[in-house]
Amino acid sequence: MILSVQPKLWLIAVFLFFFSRSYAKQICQSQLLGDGIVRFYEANAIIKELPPSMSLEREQKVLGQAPAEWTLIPEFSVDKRGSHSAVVRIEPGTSLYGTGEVSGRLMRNGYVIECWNTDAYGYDGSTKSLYQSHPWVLAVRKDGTSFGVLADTTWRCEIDLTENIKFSAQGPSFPVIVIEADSPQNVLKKLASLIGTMPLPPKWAIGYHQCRYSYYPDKQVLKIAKEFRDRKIPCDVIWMDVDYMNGYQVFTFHPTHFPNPTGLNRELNDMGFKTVWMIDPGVKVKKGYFVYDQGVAGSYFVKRANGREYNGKVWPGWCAFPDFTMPETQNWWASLYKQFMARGIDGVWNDMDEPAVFKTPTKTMPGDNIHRGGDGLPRGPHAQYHNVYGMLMVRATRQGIQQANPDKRPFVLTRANFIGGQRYAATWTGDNTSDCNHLEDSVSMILNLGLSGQPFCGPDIGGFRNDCDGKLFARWMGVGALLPFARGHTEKGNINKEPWMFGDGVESTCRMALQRRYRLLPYLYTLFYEASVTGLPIARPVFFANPADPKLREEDDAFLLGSDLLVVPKLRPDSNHVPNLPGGIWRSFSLVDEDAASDINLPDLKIRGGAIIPLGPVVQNTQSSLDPLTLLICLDENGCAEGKLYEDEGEGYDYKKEKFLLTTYRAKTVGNNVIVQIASKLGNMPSPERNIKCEILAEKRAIFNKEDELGLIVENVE
Ligand code: NBV
Repeated sequence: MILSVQPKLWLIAVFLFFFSRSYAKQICQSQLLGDGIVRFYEANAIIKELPPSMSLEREQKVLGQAPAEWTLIPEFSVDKRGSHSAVVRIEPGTSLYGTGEVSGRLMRNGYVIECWNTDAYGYDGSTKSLYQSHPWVLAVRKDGTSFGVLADTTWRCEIDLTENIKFSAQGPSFPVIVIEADSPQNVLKKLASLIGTMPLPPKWAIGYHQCRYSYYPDKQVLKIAKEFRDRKIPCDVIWMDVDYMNGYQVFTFHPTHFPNPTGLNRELNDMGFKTVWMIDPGVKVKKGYFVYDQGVAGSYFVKRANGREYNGKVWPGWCAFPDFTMPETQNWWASLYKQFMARGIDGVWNDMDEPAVFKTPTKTMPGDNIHRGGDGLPRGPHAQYHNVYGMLMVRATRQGIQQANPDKRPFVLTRANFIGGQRYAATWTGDNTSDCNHLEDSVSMILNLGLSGQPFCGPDIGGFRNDCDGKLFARWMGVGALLPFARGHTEKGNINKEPWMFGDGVESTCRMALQRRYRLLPYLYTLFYEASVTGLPIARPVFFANPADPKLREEDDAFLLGSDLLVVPKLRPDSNHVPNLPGGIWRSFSLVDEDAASDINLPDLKIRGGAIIPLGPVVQNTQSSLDPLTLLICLDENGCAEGKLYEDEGEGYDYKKEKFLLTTYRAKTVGNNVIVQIASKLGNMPSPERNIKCEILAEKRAIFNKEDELGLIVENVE
């Protein structure tokens, strides 16, 4: 009896399996958007009635339907409560990454994440929602081929990676974009073709930034700046947190603490510093306060469901919140920056833009508040626009800075954002805690943000919450100085966390850590340029060196900067985990006579065999010239190497009119000589007059100046 039933059940199961798969294929609608890029919709979705995509840079041209051989097809469903889901099945051995700003490990298999921008003060590895939403998963198959899945919805969305890739979202049915490629790098490039890239930032933004909540009064700010210069610790930017405002009212200055912001900025500029000042979204409800009055007069604020202005409590007390879905509000908010920037401000920090609201269990405004939209964006409830509130705010901020200073590249830092938001702002990982776990998370969080389209990111170096000791601080500076966005910051009430506050030993480690960053600037700036063109991350997981190597998949105790520099930080010197590193030639080197092998704080640096990394001298800020230029050359097994250097004015837009230089250097061994040449040169910025040094890492390290004849022929390197 049993024997006769079982085969039938099997048959039915097999039939159902294939039927459901082919049914799934038939039931969804598909649009081919590019080579290896397909957008899927539920069968009965009325495509033209869906809201426009907020993640894509522009609406895409539809080239047809999914190709017949396409296998990655989402299975759509709706549950009893009306929540829509889409599942993309994965094969065993597939590793998952991305999912945006998430704490915990680099590899995301087994995690459940909720995309819902949240003021996540005190977060840890188990917190499901942080400040940003990236409903995006990057998958790497066993053989190193890769695909990515984007749930193109702004609504609250769960990403369940416990078995497969499952997105479940509130709101209407949502499109799912699937990207296929031969490598994770190529998936990310295709993602960038949809969501855009980070615009090239001003060069100063790549230097070290010093912040605290808050430096005041102005004299204290100047004192901090002077300490950096006196102690010869490189630094480019000083930050003004919320206390510079008058009663926390945005676009105002405290009358006694910051009576003359223009003068302060001028003095800081004279010392070679740029400044970044905070602006929050909450506008104090106060008749006679110009920002509130203008907002009321223009009807720019978010409304409650009953049509009246919504007010919620933040730093200034009761506040109204700009409705950034409205084009009128965008333009108004942008216009406020004209006078603000005219005080010599260089960059803007948008905080609390989830938006965070105090004294409510949801930590934000009610989901049924009304956003009025416009210019293609439909009117909708806050629940629909919550996750893009921060992104829309930084879009307006960027527009405002750009209009105020049309010849400069804007710099905006934001706490909340959405996938695609790298088009407007850099980011940091919010209110982390001063402990070993958060130090470790700094690396994995930055890697996953990079794998989600945001290359310009970093943690609060030293940790925001709580005090720390010098040991932790030094280690954090060691690694933080090598992440794309490098800023020290700490919370009000904590001990001071400037590099010199923990004694001479820590100060000298911090100096070396930052000197290393500044020596690497030519390489870093080249990576920023590359990221702005291709969308590739700046900090990359080690598996990028060989996506088919299973040992590298989970490794997040080491990372790559670009493809040529391997960073092995001392995240937990007490642990005996030896990171899995990519195979092939990788040679250690020092930049400032440090001995990283025995130093417990400074990461080991290794250059890839076959690479040339351009280095600068130790400088105090990014405004210094690149003289001498050092080419650090690591020969491969054939005695060859190659590398690139991107240079431009570091500011402004002339680089878009060819005023840049992208030089490819090549080295090859001929007999006992290494010949270094320029393989190609793009752009027409005049070549700077400067000295060139070549350091060759083969079995032994050799340093040659251009003039040297000792086995090195440097031909036309400028
Ligand atoms: O503006 C004050 C802080 C800021 O320093 C921090 O970086 C943000 O994440 N801000 C949050 C508001 C209050 C934090 C307790």
